[in-house]
Amino acid sequence: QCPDSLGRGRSGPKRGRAQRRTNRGIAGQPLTCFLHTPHLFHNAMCEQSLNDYITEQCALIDAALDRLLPAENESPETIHKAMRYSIFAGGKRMRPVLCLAAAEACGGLAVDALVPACAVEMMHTYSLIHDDLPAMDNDDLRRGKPTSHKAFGEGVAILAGDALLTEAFAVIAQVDDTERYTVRDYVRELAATGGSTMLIGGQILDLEGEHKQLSEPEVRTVYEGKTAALLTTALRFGGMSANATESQLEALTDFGYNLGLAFQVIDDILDLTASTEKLGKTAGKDVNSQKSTCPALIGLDGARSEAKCRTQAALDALMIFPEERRARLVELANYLLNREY
Ligand code: GRG
Repeated sequence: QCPDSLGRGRSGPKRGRAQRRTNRGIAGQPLTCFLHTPHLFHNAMCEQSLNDYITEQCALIDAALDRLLPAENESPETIHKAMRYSIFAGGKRMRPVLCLAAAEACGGLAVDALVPACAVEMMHTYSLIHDDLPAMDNDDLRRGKPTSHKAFGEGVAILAGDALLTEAFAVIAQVDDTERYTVRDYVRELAATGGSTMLIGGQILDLEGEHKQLSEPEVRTVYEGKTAALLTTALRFGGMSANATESQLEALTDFGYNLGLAFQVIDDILDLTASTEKLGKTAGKDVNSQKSTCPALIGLDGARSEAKCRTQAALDALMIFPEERRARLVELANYLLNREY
């Protein structure tokens, strides 16, 4: 367990257990119809380097997003252009990649996790567009490009975020049921994750915490809501698409919670130490808005050891998976710990 700063808890907020029902939901068109090289999706753990793996999974995710989003020239064009502008602006795609890797860890196929992975990326991108708005973080740069409201104006940016959030639910409604999980389980979980106690809850606490000194437990609550919740859901969706057992899903939840906290601590460290050019978003924002962050509370060295400690707790949670099955998630966790942007 992590001895310091962000608290001792290793498991995140309790999540409702997904219902075990076998009725079929609104089945979407299978993505396999346009992705026709099944060997690519097979659980190739792995002679393939992590970089090649990420590149390959990102190509699958981008193709799926392209297929699932309305075309740029579909009327009304402005909103579809704005939605696609932010989705294809060059994000790292870590949530969908983790979703695919979690499916593989549970013995499933990445291709079966593509629909929920895309829904998560749409919700994530909506939150970034809205977070950048003048009424929130007021930022000009995201993913190395002008933010949505800079490129399209504030009204269109608000609507692009709204439309991506709505589309995330249209997409999640297309998942196929497995023996243990129904489309209703996914919808319920996505709604809870994006709602007032998690994503939006974290954002509210973050907003209210500006220019104030938050305590360590309060900072942890912000991180749980704004970062760990959606990352955990991405992993759980991957597991659910592979019909994960209850203990596999619990392990992914524990992994996601700790990885999510580590991810946000690293994000805060990079905000202080990396350049705007490298980050693709404005560096130094947390100091300017006097945010209570992990490095502000315990210093850079303390924050680095917190991130390591959380990553180790995340890795410990994976021990129930056979070594070759957990290998990609282990690599991804270490990659995220050492990331530079
Ligand atoms: C609902 C308006 C609203 C906000 C919800 C998620 C969120 C709260 C705000 C987004 C801003 C933020 C800094 C969130 C913390 C999570 C995080 C570190 C996001 C950045 O994720 P990356 O680095 O981004 O994966 P890319 O661009 O690579 O996808």
